[in-house]
Amino acid sequence: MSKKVADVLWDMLAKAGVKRCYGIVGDALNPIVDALRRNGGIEFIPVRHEEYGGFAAVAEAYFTGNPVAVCGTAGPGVVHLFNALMDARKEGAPVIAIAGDVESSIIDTSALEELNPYKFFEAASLYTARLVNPEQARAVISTAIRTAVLEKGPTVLAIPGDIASADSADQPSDFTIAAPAILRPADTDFDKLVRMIDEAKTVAIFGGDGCRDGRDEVVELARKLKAPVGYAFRGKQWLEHDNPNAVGMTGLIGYGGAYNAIHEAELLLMLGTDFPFSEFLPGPSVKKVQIDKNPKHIGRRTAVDLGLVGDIKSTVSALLPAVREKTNGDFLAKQLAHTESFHKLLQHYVEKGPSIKPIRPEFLAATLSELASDDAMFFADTGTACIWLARHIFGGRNRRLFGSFSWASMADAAPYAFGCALAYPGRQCIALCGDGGFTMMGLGDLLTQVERRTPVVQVILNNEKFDFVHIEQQEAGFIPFGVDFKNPNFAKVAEAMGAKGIRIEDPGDVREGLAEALAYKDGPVVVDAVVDPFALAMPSHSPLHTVKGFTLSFARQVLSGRLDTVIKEMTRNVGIV
Ligand SMILES: Cc1ncc(C[n+]2csc(CCOP(=O)(O)OP(=O)(O)O)c2C)c(N)n1
Ligand SMILES: [Mg+2]
Repeated sequence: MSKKVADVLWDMLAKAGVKRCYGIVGDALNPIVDALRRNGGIEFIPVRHEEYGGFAAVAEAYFTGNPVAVCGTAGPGVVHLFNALMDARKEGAPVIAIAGDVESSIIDTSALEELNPYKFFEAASLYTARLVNPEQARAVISTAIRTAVLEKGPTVLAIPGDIASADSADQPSDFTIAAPAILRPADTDFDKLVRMIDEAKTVAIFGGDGCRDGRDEVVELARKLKAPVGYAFRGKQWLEHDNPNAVGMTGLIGYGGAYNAIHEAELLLMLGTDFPFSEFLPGPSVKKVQIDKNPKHIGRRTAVDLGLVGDIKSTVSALLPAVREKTNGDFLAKQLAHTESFHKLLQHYVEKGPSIKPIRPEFLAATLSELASDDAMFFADTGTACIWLARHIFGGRNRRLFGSFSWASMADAAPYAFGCALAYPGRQCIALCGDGGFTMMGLGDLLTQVERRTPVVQVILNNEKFDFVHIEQQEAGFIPFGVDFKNPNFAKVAEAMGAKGIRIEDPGDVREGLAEALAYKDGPVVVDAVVDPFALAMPSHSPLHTVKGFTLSFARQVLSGRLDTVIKEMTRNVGIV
């Protein structure tokens, strides 16, 4: 029997390393999913919402580096994939979307559920193909796979059902993907860089996700240069642990001495980072060098004195023997001391936590970090969960931390954790969820976790608020508006859905409740943690407009009769502000 186009598709995807396809079946996808069933080499993960499957795929693809497939059918199902594909684009995850398309005979007739994939996916996809003829199959499938893996991002194959069911012109053959090429700056630029480093009295490093493969080299360079190392959120998990020069993060959710370190150094090395908050980066008083394998990142957040294209591992490896060791450690000592004092400040609500009700989220997160295993994987929803992850969950050589750091979509943590629980069986996968995020998308697919008995631990920050926006509005001087809502008892809801539910209202129950959740291996757990909705999360460095904004907002709230709210906000945060 001759192979169908859909058979060739799954055969090539399986050979490229795809282990799972997340999605929802229907019309155009039926022959495609039938071929997946026949293939047997790829597991189909049926979900309740395509976007949930998409986020699960992003986390799996980001951490494993292998391509992961997602599918949605025709217009509406395909639209549901979009947000996750944007996330894949921004976070750098090789996700291949199979978009069910209308029959090839009715393309461009405004048919039911018809969607132009080229236009629709333009912002997200690195490569979009519409398979309208079986002869295209090998070429476009191969391009979609290689682009996703080598350029690290999403690609889309739109396939009408009739083409998927057609006989294939190609027979499946072996399929291999080259490892990423090694990229080093040109010698003239490299020599300039060495001179700049040798001439600078003090150097600071600020790193991002690009340090993932070159972490040990960056830590060694920092040691040699006596340079403090700050990091963007995406650099935290690589540069924080086992690094005596680590000075934390900067930015709105940051902590530690990174802001001072990068502003007070003579020379700043920005390594593999596209940190988007320009106002937290130094101006012309600090010389800046940026090294990134993506030339588009160079100079776009701040003007740099030298921009080099290269991957961090090979560029920093070459730098190590070329630069002179610095002997004066005063600058580093000063930045480490500043970081230490901020750490002490951060501990305030962790140490006082056992006696404060409602539960302080700082205490909850720090306890979670303490109890989780050394190779736990933590995921944070966009919202205040990110702040507590940044400040109170500590990474380690084998721990992993992930969030929608560059796309910043809500409702990401639970599906990320689900995807990694499937890809890394036996590891603790912990989602720190906002109550807004969890009710946006986490609830429906809790049923998927229940059906598969996937041991995901979801800790819900039950603050009955879009708290991050509540803080944001005050920071901008607005009266908080549209941010409050009411919740059910999530532990009871979880139990009714077949998951384990644990409700924690009292600070005295935090440790025991979290320990019980982490020990449960028989399926998903929902920890409903009733936390303080007035826990303010100020950055370690507050720009003047932030201070002005809060002052203005508090004044406006008092004038509009909300004095009680202002008093709560002030009294519950005086220790830290
Ligand atoms: C899909 C999506 N919608 C809206 C936003 C804007 N937004 C960012 S954080 C946030 C609030 C999150 O609330 P919640 O999940 O309850 O977490 P909390 O901040 O309260 O901990 C909102 C609405 C977003 N980033 N993504
Ligand atoms: Mg909330």
